[in-house]
Amino acid sequence: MRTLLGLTLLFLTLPGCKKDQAAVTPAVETAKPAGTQKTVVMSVTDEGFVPSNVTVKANEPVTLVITRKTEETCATEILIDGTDIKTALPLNQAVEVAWTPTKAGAVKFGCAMDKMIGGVLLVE
Ligand SMILES: [Cu+2]
Repeated sequence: MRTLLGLTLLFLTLPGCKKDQAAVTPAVETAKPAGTQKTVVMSVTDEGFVPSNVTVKANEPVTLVITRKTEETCATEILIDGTDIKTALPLNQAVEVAWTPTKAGAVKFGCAMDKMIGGVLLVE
């Protein structure tokens, strides 16, 4: 009994937990706006869309918040396969693209040039 209590106290008072968590929290988490809708934060860099592979859930609305950070790309707009979505990506401006996937599978997205610069939204 005494040992159990000691262990519990040890865990409760364990230092550094919060700090560690903050250090590894990705931008996706910190940039989440109020509300229940899932948000995925993306950038367009010289490497293309970052991240380029994103997992989302069928029938759950998701908002891609995309900021193009380079002129050295032809991804000045985003298109998503199988949708009417075609949204301009002005430089250094966060643009919200709302989408609700309806069925599981891999959905390509990317630039207007046949999504040569792009990635995959994996719908589960
Ligand atoms: Cu392109």
